[in-house]
Amino acid sequence: MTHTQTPPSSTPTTEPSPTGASLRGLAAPVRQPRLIPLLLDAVTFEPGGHLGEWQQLNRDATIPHCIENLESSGVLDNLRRLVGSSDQTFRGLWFADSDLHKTLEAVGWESARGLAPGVAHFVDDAVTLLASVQEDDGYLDSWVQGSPGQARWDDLRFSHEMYCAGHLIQAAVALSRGCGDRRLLVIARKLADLLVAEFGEGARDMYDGHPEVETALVELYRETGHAPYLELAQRQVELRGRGLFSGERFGAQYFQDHAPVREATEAIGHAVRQLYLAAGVTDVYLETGDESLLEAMKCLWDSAFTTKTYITGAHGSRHRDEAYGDPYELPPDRAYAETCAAIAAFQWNWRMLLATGEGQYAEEMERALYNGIAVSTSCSGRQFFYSNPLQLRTGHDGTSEDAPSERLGWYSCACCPPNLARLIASLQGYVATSNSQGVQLHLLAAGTVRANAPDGSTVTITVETEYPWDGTCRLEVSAAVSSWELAMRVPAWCSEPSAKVNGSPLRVPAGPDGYVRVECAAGEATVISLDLPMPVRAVSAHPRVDAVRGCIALARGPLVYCLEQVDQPDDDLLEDIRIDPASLPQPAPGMSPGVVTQLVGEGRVFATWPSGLYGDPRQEDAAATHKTTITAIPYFRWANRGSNAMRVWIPTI
Ligand code: FUB
Ligand code: ZN
Repeated sequence: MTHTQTPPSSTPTTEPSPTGASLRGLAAPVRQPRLIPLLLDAVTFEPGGHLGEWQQLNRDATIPHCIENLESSGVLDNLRRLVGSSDQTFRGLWFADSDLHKTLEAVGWESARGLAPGVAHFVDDAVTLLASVQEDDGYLDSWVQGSPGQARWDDLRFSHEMYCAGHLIQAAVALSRGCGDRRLLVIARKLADLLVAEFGEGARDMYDGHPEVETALVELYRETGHAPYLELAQRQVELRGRGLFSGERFGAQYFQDHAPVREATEAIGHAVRQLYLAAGVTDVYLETGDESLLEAMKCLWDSAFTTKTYITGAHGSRHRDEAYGDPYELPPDRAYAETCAAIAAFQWNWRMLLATGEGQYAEEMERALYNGIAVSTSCSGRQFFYSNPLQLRTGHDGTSEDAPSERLGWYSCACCPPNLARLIASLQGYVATSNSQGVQLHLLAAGTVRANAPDGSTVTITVETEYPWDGTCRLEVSAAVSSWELAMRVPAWCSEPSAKVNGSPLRVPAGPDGYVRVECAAGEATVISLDLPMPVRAVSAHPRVDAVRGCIALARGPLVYCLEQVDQPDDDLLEDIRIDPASLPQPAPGMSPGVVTQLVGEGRVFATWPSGLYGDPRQEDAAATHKTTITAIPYFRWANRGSNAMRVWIPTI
């Protein structure tokens, strides 16, 4: 396969950046996809809006917290010891380098908005350190380099060498795109060139036990135009699933090694590995146009999103092997639901959205973002969940990192916090796209979108909304020279959307792909009001999800709600509370529609069980129930007031 194109810029809306930053959007393909990401600086969140505040918290708290923990957990010393500037022994897990790389990636995306001096110094120091540790031929992995007797590429099943390389590459791409700093790109290319030499066509038929390098190599190709990187990504995808790692304790599916990617159409094995691989395969499709890969990804997506995804957008129902379960195996209390898996699902859906233009993918991005991803982080931005259960029982033993009762500041396996940081730092890049028809809005958020209309003129869309708390949106759209189309996603949860264009009603609902389309007339500004009513909804799961049969979850707009013990009357144990689906809690009186943090209503407490663990249901004391007031809060806000029982799924009366 030969590729000679150089990457075009993705619908530039500005002159080339004075810093030399490419500002290329997230996963912006060289080969024209259905939808094209906007440049990194095309979308600006309103600082007081929900996503704007989150991004600011990430910048002010989460990223500095990650940087501090790279120092205290030994990640930086693991590299320094290789050049004699630390006498520490290796600390952390053997893929701890990836924590540094992911943090650098977060800083890279942030750099498009400018960096505080301390953070800029962190980049300088980290890049200098990585350059000094890198071997002459490009190899760079502090665990292998610092472990006598550990040969390079010797145990790719577990070593994560390519996984770490992939994260380093993604960090380099982010710094190049964000602020034009190409120092890390030089290091990344040297490492990627080594990968091409070692594993490219005619070299070793081998892949990493943890997918990740595939998507990174495709991004590196997009950033540099160097075809061998794409060819290696394609080769890694084609080789995958040969059973090279089978016969071990974990089984082939843990490593995504059980079947070639076109045949592996059930979401299975380690959830993050599965989802990163899917993102990589979709990236290879986006650049090669190999339809058989997209077909396989659609089948895989159906398996993952119609039988194995939690209502919160989380993935992975088994703690053992951090794995997917069987179809409909979605226990709320034993949910593993790793933060990284929800992030990976978000990233894969973005690529599927670019490939197809279909709203279902943006729908899943939104579900994960506001629930399964948001819940991982505390209000302080400095505490994190790794696993994100949908129920925590009274008396839960939260002493293990595997299932703590509260978020922790850091983990011995710290993959999630810096992963979160890199996603939120780049969040504006996932809001909108453009194509030859016009501009598409996928995530509603207060802020401004600048994009090119098809005639090349720049249009600005100002979005005023308190989404996700309120579904009223006002969009002011500037004039373009020729007419063009603005497509806005209408979320599937909204049953009665309505819209007006310059005061005249517009026919909604949206088309079959989930978008309502407005024709913006040539030379005229357009004002659109989009109304997405958000009544409280009772949501049931498919009856095959045995673990929550007879329960409902409360939702309002894109947010899933939960009951937390601290909000209920003292004597009403969360496990005994039931709800009447015909009488749902409502926003608490006096609550600003802009921030609906509490739903309040009537529940019933059932203390009817005679005694013991098992017994005759006919012995239940039907009279032993009483009415109570129940209070629900957004799921993503739970566990910010100490250790508490919590549940998303509530048994019905
Ligand atoms: O193996 C690297 C990361 O650590 C995985 O993606 C996570 O699931 C955790 O196991
Ligand atoms: Zn993780």
